[in-house]
Amino acid sequence: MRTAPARRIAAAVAVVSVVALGTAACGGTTKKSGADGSSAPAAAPTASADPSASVKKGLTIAYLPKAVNNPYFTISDGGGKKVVEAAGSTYKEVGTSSGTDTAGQVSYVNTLTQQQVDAIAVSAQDPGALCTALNQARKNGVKVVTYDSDTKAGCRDVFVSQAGSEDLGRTEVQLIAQQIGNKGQIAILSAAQTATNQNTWIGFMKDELKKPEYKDIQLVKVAYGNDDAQQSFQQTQGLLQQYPNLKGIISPTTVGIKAAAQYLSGSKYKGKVRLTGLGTPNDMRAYVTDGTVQSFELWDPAKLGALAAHTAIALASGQISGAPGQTYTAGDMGSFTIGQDSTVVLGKPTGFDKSNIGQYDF
Ligand code: RAM
Repeated sequence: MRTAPARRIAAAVAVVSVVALGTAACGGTTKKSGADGSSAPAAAPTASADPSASVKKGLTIAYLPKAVNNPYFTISDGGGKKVVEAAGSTYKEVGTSSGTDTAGQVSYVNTLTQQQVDAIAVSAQDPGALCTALNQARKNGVKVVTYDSDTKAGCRDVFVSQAGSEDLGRTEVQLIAQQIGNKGQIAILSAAQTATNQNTWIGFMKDELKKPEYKDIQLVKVAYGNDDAQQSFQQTQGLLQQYPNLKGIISPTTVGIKAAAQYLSGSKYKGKVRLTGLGTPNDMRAYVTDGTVQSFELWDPAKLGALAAHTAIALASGQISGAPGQTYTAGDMGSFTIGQDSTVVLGKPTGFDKSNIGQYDF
């Protein structure tokens, strides 16, 4: 890598009550009674865990991604499948085909609870909408891991985070600032308007932009492509129509950055309007090669899915309860310690540009 920023870069199930709760949640609102907007926490993590407990076999671990047809989740959940099956357990994946079907996600959680799976690994489309359903699952003995995109901390056992959120948000700004010479209008092309992960990163981007060195950069708009290729493409087109002087776009979503690159590469803005964000090397290779994109970043989604599997199995085996400070072994990925807010961080993202993109195949 040539640039510093680029380098840093879840007993018996009370079916009736589950259905009743599911109906309430599907109505579009979440009952809020907990301090964090969650319903009464089912099981706040305690220190009661046995790190030397053996790994249970024959578990059923269910993955519920934001959307099953998003290629990013095909990679991440595939990484989870390998770990689950190698551990002698059963993997399954369920989910909606739209990154904005929050009611659909709630209904899948309720079904998995009725099926008495041992653990759910879920990437939440919305921070609060799943709380009631996830806490009902936990009351019924299901361990809940969020990965990629979190719910509220009171509604899951552990969040497996892809990278430090602050670092990600700030480095995205640093990358675009460098590429536009610290001057001009920029826009953000995000995923769903409710997405916990993107909104957290965007919050740090806005904070980074307050620094004096970015005084000549104006964030003119945050657009939402909903992790849909066509919507993301059209949103990019709309941004350029609305802001003809736009100098740069940050797209912190694999679907968004690919669609934006596709639009730019076939337009008069190619190489002129800069684009960075979070993409897979395989999606972005052609656009780095043709000069549309200089640099972007990501973690290995398969490793994120794998770590979620190890975490779900450790929880279901009683090795950890999710309390901060607990340590567990994630197979050949090594040892991980649960941090603040019961969060485990995979690691630092990798920055990609023409000098190294050839080394990656995902
Ligand atoms: C999209 C999804 C996912 C995000 C990646 C970077 O595939 O929105 O949640 O982590 O992009």
